[in-house]
Amino acid sequence: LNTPVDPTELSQAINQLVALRRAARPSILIVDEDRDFAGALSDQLNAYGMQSVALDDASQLLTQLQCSDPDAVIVDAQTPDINGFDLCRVLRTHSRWQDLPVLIMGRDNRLGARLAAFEAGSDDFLPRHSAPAEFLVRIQTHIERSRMMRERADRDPLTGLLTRRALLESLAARLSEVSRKKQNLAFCLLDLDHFKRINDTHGHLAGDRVLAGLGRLLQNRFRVEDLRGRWGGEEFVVVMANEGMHNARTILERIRREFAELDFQAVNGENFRVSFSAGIAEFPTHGRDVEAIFSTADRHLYAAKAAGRNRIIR
Ligand code: GH3
Ligand code: MG
Ligand code: MG
Ligand code: MG
Repeated sequence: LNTPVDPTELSQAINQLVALRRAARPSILIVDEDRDFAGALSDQLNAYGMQSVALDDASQLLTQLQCSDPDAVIVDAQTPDINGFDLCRVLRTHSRWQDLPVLIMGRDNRLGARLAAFEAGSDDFLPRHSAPAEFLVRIQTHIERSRMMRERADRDPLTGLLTRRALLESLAARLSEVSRKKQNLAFCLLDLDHFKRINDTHGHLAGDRVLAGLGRLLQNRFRVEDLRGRWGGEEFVVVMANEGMHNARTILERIRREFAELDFQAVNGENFRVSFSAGIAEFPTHGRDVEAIFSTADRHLYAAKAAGRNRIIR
């Protein structure tokens, strides 16, 4: 707990926070039976740059939540049918909404109501007639924290790349986007060569440094919009949208050469080098869904291994 803060880590965290603040306008759902009140609150929040929608009952909220992914929800403690506390409890039973920031607002600001709000699993309690600026600042804080936690959960700690889950989530969105725009997408599957031997010869710690080194290279050598993830173990994925097959291969070929010339240090101080092989598949040529694209990339990767490793096949 008392380890000093690494300044580069700190500056990365600050950049991340700034990026999160600039990211998409936060969307908020407000549930309150009093339409005038909810509408007025919504207008005020929107004037501050949020994108909020007022709903007048809990069932509308559940319907809306099914089809949208809001950044936060504000519910009145006394919604009809189901009160705000129970509504919050219901949300918390679903894994999808476990981390969704929920604020309860109440006319009754006494201790009992405030405690009930937190016992129900809400993130905050606000008197219903608080100044809009207070709603705004509190919501913003919850949204930033939840985005930051999510960002952390989406990253593989050793390489800093996307986890497989996060990569698959973004890939699904990317596929529907390129499909709509009639663009193409290159899916590259990378696998370190003879990595078991590297670990056995140079030590697991050195092996970890290799994984982190490739992670860094993938982080630094692509466009921000390219997806880069650790698929698992010593396998990585790079997704480039709207790069022709030829281009994607040329880009990855450059990385392959650069990586193969990096010197890594073994536990005994000796230097060694590692290479990777890769298979590339393209949307829509090799299929339109993740399974088809992945299986082609995997087949190409296998062929690259069989052909002698340290090469790319598409
Ligand atoms: P090939 O060229 O055919 O891919 O051979 P390989 O040895 O790389 O393939 P194999 O799948 O047999 O071995 C993968 C190795 O990757 C085995 C495992 O110990 C190692 N590995 C997986 N995850 C990690 C990790 O997080 N750290 C380290 N150091 N090694 C890992
Ligand atoms: Mg492997
Ligand atoms: Mg293998
Ligand atoms: Mg391998």
